[in-house]
Amino acid sequence: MVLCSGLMLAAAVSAQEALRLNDLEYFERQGVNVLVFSNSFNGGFNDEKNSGIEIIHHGVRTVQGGAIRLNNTPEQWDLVPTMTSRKVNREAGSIEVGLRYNDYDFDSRIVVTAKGKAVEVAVWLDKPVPEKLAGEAGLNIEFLPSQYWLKTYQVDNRLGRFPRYATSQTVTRPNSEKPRQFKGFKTYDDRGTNRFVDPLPIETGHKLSLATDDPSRLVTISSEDAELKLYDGRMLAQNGWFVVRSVLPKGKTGKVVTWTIEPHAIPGWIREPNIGFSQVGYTPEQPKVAVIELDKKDPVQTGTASLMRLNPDGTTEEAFKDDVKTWGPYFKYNYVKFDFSSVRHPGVYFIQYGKKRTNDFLIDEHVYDKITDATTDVWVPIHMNHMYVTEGYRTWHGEPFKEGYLQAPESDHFDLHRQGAETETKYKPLELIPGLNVGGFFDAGDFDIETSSNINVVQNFIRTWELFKPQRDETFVSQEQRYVELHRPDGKPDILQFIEHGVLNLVAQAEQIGHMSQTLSNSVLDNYHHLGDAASITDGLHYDPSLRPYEVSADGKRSGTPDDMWAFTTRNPRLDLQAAGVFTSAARVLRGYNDDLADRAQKQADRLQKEATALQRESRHRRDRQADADNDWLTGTGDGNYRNVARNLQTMLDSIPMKDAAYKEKLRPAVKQYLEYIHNFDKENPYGVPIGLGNWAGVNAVLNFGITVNYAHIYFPDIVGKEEVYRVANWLYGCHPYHNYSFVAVVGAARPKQVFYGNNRADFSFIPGNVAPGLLFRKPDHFENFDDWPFLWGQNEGTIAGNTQYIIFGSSFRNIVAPK
Ligand SMILES: [Ca+2]
Ligand SMILES: [Ca+2]
Ligand SMILES: [Ca+2]
Repeated sequence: MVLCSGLMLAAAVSAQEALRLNDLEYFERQGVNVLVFSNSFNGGFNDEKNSGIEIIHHGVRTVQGGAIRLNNTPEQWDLVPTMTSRKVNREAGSIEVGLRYNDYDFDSRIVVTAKGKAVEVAVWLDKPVPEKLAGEAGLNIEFLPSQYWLKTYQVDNRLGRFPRYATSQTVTRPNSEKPRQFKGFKTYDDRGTNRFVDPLPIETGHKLSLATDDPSRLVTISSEDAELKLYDGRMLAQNGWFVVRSVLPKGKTGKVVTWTIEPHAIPGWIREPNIGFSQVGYTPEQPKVAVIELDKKDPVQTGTASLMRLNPDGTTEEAFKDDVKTWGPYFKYNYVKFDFSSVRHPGVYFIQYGKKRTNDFLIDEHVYDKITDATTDVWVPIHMNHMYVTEGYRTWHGEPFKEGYLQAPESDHFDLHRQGAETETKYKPLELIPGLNVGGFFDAGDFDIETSSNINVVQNFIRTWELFKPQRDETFVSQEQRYVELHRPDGKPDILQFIEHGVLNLVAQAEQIGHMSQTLSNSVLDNYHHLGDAASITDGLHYDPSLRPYEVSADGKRSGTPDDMWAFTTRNPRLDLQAAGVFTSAARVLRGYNDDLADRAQKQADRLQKEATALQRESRHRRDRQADADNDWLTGTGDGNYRNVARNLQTMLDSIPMKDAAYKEKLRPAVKQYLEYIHNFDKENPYGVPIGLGNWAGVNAVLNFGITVNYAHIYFPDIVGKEEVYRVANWLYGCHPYHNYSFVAVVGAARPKQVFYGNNRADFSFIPGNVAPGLLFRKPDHFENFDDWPFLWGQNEGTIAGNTQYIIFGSSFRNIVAPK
């Protein structure tokens, strides 16, 4: 009897320790998830470091990019394979994917099979590697630098430590040996050498153990049939990862490379609770509910939590204690809530749940007073294009793009634009279009002017101005000097200066081009991924093709370096109509402030309105179902999905001030319906806001939701009560999955996020006031927001349109909750 139960126990333990293929089609054991193309390369931006074989190791996605790749350390625009098939074989405990490189007519298969605590990764070829790729195609997998640097590794019997900064060695090779990059673009400027840089391995062997000093990150990879090489991908690109790679053998078919990968699991590991709360704090009267995210194996899913007060005399006392309430499962974790709304006494508090203690936060009626200041005073002026921008002792950037913009020739583009065969302007391809290097805002973590985003920006500022007339003046702006200084008042409301700055570029586009450009963007990929001073993206000299590359004319004004930015001018009447709308509003707002610009804006509004309407009429017969779909969207008769309902209501709410009382009364049923809508989110997820599952995390939808809730409350407080307006603030400032840091840089006094995908991301830093996209969903069940690795834009970039949307959200929210 004793013997029998002993045997059963042993069997149970070993089954528990083995990786098993679960119902969600990934390999799982406690502390380890191995995903096999649950997320495939989507081709949009090529290698987003989000695909292939991935490992979520003790709750953190530290390994990705497991695939057949054509480079030692693939960059973003290196080719990625298309997944042609994915077969899950439950009996064998394996997942097989077919991968294809169309450019090289090259197919391969990867079969991943659970083998006890490890997985076997095998590469199968039906035909040998194509001649052109021999020695280049290999099995790669990538490790997150910020989780591995400074940790130790062992290769066969040799020891080493992962470097904090990339300092390994490289060679150069002829460009002819470089596998083609995305659409034939080049990520590098070879300075006329015709050679590309190729990193050399840091180590080579048959058995690699990574992070031998950290059980939570320890992974062992071994191969008998192939050499394993360890590379540092940061040698070529700051967003590169550590790469382990085996080159596929020449001329072979069948099972050509076999790896065994064993991610170590800490016995009995349980993820620490993530206590979500507002880092900015709470006003005394507002609902205060912390959402606690718990490992499914966490036994403490009931019990109590406490709110502790830190007194000014140095003592700590329990201010409140209550049972947590179960919300239930949402994707891979369980959720409970801790409601401490009854605590209203102003003070400094923290939450204690089991052994977990949060950092401290305030309860005070002024906690939201400054939530938009960093965005308006710092982030926005830093993103003013065509200006020198300085702050104290620091210059953020010099004056960019002094040489102006050239007419784009027919071309495809790396940032999702296209120039048609006709320029649709009076300019010849590559001719200088004068007057465009004025005004406008950098798009995001890059430096282009996206016209539609810049239109949104001006709209957002105008909306904020007309609703709240903020007189805040913390920015000196001189268009004459092309000079901006932060924290220096100049007697003019900053927001009017921002509107003026946006309109200056948009009006210049209309005047010089004749209609709106799609974008003013980089012409070459090798300066598109620029990290550094925006003024050094181009050489500031006019491109002259009669000079040799890198040659400068005798008068010092022209160069043979084709680095000038391009204006993409394929005409889009819808964009022209959007611009006409914003020009009309801008003329209204700028009247009395800058009459000349107001006149110019109005003139272009009238002209574009007329021309674009005529163009649309001409092409009406060509309009197909797409137009009908757009119309459905506008009238709200479409599929009625969330965004449509919300946007329609927002449009209706926005017109209330211009309409009579009867109009407002007619909206009541829609607002009541919207309240049900708001409450639906309480059932959908534990956080009560719309959570996006796309490749760009959902902060824009969350902000839209927040703005609509705010306005619904402002106009219909009897329907949408004040208690509803805190949802989005809670989410933004820390009450969300994965971690509890504020998504707004420097906002959330105790613990804002530390790194963002801004243009200073290579410094592992942030630009104050930036709003992160937030929680990136990885199929099938993982949310993440890295706070030690800024380079994944889908979770850490901020955009000019999104951040100005945040200003509207923050202004309206503060207006509702501020002490009167
Ligand atoms: Ca862009
Ligand atoms: Ca000012
Ligand atoms: Ca130039």
